[in-house]
Amino acid sequence: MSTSIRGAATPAARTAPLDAAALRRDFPILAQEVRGKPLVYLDNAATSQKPRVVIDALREYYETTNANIHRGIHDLSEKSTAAYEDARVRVAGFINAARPHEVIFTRGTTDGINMLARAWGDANVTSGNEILLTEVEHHSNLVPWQELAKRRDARLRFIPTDPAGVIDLDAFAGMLGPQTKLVAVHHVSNVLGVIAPVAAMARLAHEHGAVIAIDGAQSAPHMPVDVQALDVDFLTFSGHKMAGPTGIGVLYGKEHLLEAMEPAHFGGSMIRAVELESSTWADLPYKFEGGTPNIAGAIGLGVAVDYLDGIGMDAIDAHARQLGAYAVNVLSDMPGVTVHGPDADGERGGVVSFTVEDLHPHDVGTVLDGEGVAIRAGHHCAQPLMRKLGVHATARASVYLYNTTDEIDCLVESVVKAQRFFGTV
Ligand code: 7TS
Repeated sequence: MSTSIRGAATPAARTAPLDAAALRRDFPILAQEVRGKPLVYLDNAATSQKPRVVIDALREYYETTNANIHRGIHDLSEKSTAAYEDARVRVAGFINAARPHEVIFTRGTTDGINMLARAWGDANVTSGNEILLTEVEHHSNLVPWQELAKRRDARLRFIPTDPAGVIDLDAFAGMLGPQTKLVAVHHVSNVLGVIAPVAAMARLAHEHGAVIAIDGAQSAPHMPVDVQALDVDFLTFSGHKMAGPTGIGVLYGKEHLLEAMEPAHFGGSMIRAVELESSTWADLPYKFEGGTPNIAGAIGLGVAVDYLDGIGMDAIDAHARQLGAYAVNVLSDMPGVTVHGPDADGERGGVVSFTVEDLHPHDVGTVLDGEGVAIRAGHHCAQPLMRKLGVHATARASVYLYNTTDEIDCLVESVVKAQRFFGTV
């Protein structure tokens, strides 16, 4: 069965530019002032804000439907089970998975990657095998593989990237061989905003019999991600970065790979039959969803993906690229400011990291906070990348569908204020 079960967006809605000023009214939190200034929320790579439809869905679930799922002998349990499984169908449609049971609900990207490293890694990676990564990865797509490599006596190798984080595809092709078991790379970097050539990498990985797992934490919220078109084997992402609740995420896997995997969590709900000494497992996707899942979170994520699809992922993508490029241009024109990552016309999204000469990123962040501008400063859970960039930390602005060019101008004015405050210009 190959289904296309995307949300209800019309083709027109999918291609029209989005109206960020109008969409921000869907997000109650954005209406507030912070430190006496209108909130300018530019920390979306850490977590996005939530539209009223998602907040309402959570409240409605608890007010009308709450019951444990898959124990369906009463009306509420049947309703909550149906809503939870309907969310799975919506999320599968959102990434164009061929089958809803290829979507496993997790707690988020970190949880999904850890599950994968245990459930797929321990069964498939053996002594002398290689796992290919990049130095750009978030710790969540590095540490679980370090631990797997230790357990299985395997080797991590790092695909060369240029200073902007662009993957050297020729070098990657040259590293692939019979020893390569897994390629585990980001889709969009949470520091540099660079977009990895995932489809080309999947093709090359498969030519060498390797499996490719994509960290989609920063792509699924911002661009159309079609797992069948990209032909990736696994994809992980987090609901909270894409207008959904915290504590819910997705591990997508191709059916035949998931079928062949052992569960990672054992206990209630994931079994078929339990004897005193041993047990057998439920079918997909339940064998990976031991215990009571985040039912409300999954339902909220289903509503969030419908909301995003209603706006159109192409339009959201175009908006992020346009605002990202604008921010790169205006920040790079400033004296003393260095933007890390691709140029404005490079393959990049709406995550923009920068450093300001003679200013610590935390000091920049603190002055910006005083202006109501929320950014993140630090190593962004990418310490090896910081070392590669030759910095301890960066300041990072990251946009979502509700951000406007005016807010980027506000960011820039606040950076000028920081420079003046510390007397560096
Ligand atoms: N991978 C990438 C590329 C990420 O950006 C993040 C979170 C994760 C994995 C982990 O996601 P989680 O939902 O399990 O935490 N990134 C960030 C960030 O950049 N600032 O805060 C969280």
